[in-house]
Amino acid sequence: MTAGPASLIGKKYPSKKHAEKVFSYLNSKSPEKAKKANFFISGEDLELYKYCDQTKPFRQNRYFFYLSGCNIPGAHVLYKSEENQLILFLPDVDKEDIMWSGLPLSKEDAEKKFDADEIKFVADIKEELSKLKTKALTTDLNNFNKEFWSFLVEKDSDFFYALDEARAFKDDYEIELMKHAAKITDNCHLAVMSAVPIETNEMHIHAEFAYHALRQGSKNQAYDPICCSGETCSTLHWVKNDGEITEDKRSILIDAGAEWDCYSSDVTRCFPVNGDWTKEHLEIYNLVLKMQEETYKLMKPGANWEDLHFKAHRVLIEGFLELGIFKKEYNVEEIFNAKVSAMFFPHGLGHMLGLDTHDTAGYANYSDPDPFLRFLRIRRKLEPNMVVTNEPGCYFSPFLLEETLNNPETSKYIDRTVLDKYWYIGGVRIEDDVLITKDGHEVYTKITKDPKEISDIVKAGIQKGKSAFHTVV
Ligand SMILES: [Mn+2]
Repeated sequence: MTAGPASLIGKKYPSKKHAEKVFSYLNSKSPEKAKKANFFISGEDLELYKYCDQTKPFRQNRYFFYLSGCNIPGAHVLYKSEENQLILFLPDVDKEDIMWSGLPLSKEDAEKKFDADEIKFVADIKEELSKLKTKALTTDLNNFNKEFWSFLVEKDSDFFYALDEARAFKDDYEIELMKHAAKITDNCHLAVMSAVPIETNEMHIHAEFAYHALRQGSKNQAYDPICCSGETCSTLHWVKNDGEITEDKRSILIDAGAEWDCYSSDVTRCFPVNGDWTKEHLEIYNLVLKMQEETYKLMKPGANWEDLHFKAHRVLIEGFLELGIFKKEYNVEEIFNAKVSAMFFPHGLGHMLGLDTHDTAGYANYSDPDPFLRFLRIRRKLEPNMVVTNEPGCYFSPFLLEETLNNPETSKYIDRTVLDKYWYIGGVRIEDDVLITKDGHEVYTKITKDPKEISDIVKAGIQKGKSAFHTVV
């Protein structure tokens, strides 16, 4: 159960191929820099909390992992492009450390596990670096590579470009890891939907998700789970997760994803707290579902992500006109051009997904003056082997909507009496993970989003009652 995808048994994480890929992007961007180029990246090491002998939670440096596949603290990697040689440096063996932490991976086992031409130790780094004809490109000079600063050049924008572009296009191995993370996440969301009797506080939803992720071998969450109920569903990154879930709240939103071998999944589902959708909650749910369905129709190589995002806004506007939230005397284009929908759907349609939840090479522009585009995290065309999220949403946040409602230029489109019926929902978001394929896309997160099926799952859980679950708090 916790071994990882069966399809990867006997295979190595392709770090050497990744190094070659980064080199080829660098070469295409700057042949001059690529000549005799060397890459050196230091992984994260364990660090102590201030005034304390306890270590901070360890999260591996993603650029390092991409070139090494190594999740061991205190390791470094060197790629010499002229020789096409990848060397992984593991931490020196420290006897005292063995007493506390057990035996480290042996050199032989490391050779079997990692896709490096040579396994060496930290004690060998200085000698290796001093032999180089040119200084090695590195992401950043930091505490973990202090001793080697004289051999390194940090923050080269072409090197970052090469790393980021390489990471944007996933190979088969990475896709398998991401699908495995997604499978775990699907199971966790199903568990959360099924356990309403023991979920009387948002923290219980968080606990249920994390418990099932751990049980499936996923030690880390890709990001802090966002567990909302009622009005907190309107806070996009609500992570306090401390609200009581009372019957009058009606709506639940959970945005959470497990991680597998440093690769992320990112899924959002919503459900009614007692299994019965209220009229308004279901209306908004179906509208967000339609935003997702309509954008899927456009999701293929060559499509401009901004166009998909605008399509989602148009579907939202059409839906609001039908519901009467927007006044029928105006048409879709007028409302779209006045950007009235911006604060009902304030975030972007999705983002790149990979080693980071908001992965590299989306090229967001957070200072874009256009409120439709400011938080759009992908500003480029789709290409095969990118992995993205499709996550439309619709929110009723008094804070976000204050300006829209106070400005006569935008408030004239809105029927306040109709709008006022929707505040209690907070918001709805539906989010799935999608691989862009040669001629279209593949949605590989599978937990149901059909409102009837969701309602049945929640009700079946309620039927079982509290005693069916081990944890009763
Ligand atoms: Mn997301």
